[in-house]
Amino acid sequence: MADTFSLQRVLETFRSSLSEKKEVYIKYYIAGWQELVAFMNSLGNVFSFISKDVVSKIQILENFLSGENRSHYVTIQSMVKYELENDLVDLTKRGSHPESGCRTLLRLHRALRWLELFLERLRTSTEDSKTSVMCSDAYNESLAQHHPWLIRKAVGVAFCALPGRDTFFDVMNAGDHTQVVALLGESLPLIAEVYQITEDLYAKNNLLELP
Ligand code: 1PX
Repeated sequence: MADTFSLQRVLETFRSSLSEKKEVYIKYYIAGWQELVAFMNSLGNVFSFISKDVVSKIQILENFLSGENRSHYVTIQSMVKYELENDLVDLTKRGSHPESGCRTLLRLHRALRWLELFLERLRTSTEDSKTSVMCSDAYNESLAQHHPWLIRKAVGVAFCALPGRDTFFDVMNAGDHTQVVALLGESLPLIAEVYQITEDLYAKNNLLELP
């Protein structure tokens, strides 16, 4: 991972995460999140409670990827199959498998929906649009439904500390505003596809409400 964030690299990692059979490689999926965490850290300390949580989830998945059962953790599809067949998932309440790959990835998956909604707002925004409003609208439509009141409040405070739209476009390191908008247009269908494949897989296996 390089020091400066680039939207292009996020796009590339999500592109690499899709196999020819439309399976999702966990390795690239979490690499995409690592890039996003680096971006969030560059925005300031107010976001550290958010990035800490993402980092710890990435770490849980990385441990599976390098652990003795790593051959089962190549794609999200193989992980779901392996963990379900071997009773490694707490399905209704937290018990002996509080940190399964399935429930950990579900948290990132829900956050990916937020990202998709936020980036789509950013892409179609105008000069006087506020990043804090775009962020919180996207949040309320997605992740907020899964967070308790206290987290929602803390997230609301963090949104107020977001830089304005111009700064946001600049730190994406993808050229001028027109180029950023074009790249977002290219990235969003990919992010949406990765999201939808995961969503369908989780829905088919009744995993969307894992505790
Ligand atoms: C190109 C620019 C894009 C900006 C990139 C920013 C990346 C943001 C990544 C946010 C990822 C949040 C993951 C949250 C996972 C989660 O829901 N965790 C909760 C549940 O976990 P548990 O293990 O307890 O079941 C956990 O309680 C979460 C705590 C922290 C709050 C998470 C708030 C997420 C807000 C998303 C908006 C981030 C705004 C960043 C602005 C750039």
